[in-house]
Amino acid sequence: MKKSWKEKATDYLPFVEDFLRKIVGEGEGELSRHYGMMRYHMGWADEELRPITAPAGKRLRPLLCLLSCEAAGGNWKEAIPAAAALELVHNFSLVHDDIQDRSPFRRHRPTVWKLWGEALAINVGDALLILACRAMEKLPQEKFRECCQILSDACLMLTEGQFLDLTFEKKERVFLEEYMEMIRRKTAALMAASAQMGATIATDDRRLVERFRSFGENLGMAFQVQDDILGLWGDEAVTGKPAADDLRQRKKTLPIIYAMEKDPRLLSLMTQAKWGEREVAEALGIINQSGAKEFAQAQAFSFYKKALEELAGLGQDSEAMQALIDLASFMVGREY
Ligand code: GRG
Repeated sequence: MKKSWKEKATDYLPFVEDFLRKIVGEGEGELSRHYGMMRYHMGWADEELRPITAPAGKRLRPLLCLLSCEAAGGNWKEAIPAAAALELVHNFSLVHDDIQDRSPFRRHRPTVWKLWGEALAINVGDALLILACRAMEKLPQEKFRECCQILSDACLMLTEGQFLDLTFEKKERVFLEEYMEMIRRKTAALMAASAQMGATIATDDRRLVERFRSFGENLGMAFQVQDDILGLWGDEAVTGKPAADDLRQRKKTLPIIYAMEKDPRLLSLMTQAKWGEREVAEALGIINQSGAKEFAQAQAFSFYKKALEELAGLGQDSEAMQALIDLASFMVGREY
């Protein structure tokens, strides 16, 4: 019986978690508060910085990395430092993103900046990024340079994606192509790097590595589009965010951009100064009528299909490959 992706996760993640805890550390004296805030964000400490187990995120990027490594014929244990570095970069970006977006909650808990202020939160984020570099130093010597390049390219792309996203807030109109370029950088780049690094550690076959990179990128696109669907139609009890949260914040996500192109009434509503429950309900009505949900679902499915096509013919019957394919379908089909 082949192990499912969840069983593989049960094998892999304790190693990643252990590595992460060692890299982050505890700090001494006054500095234990600095490290405590990092541990809080990682899900290992409560608001008083006492040890607990809190929602820590899905650890998708480490899973993509380790499964890609094994599916490409490598020893997944060699990729643990890369998996940890990816999770640290991801968490760094969330800490900074929460400050930039003024988000009060993350993973059902108050954000770091909300609890301890912006200045300390920026510093916590910076430390997580540097700790990612420390994690990378533990990679096999012969793969270190190449993996560092992959990770730094992805980090730069994240800043580009964030730049585009922040500028979209000021723009009245955003076009679908612009939006796709934004999510390719902001979300898909790190997922592409996750699969690419895993495969790079496994093999020197560049064509094979490129297929894993492209798999991760297309999966990241599908994942973000699905996230946009949940941002409008997700269940509050499961997402932890108010219903139609993205619309309340007037974020320009894929279904909203699509509906704005279809129905000019939404464009004028979105730019209206007064914005209360009535406007939210009216806008949601327009979006529902426009077919935006069906459009977004079709887009997510099309990226997901492209992702799977990249893996076609690469020893699909191996346990790791099957688990990777299952993980991809979980990421796009998730309902939270
Ligand atoms: C990396 C140098 C550098 C800068 C980063 C702040 C910033 C620049 C970019 C923001 C990137 C960002 C927050 C993208 C959102 C990606 C996304 C879909 C997050 C949610 O991912 P999940 O669902 O989160 O995997 P969990 O909570 O499960 O870990």
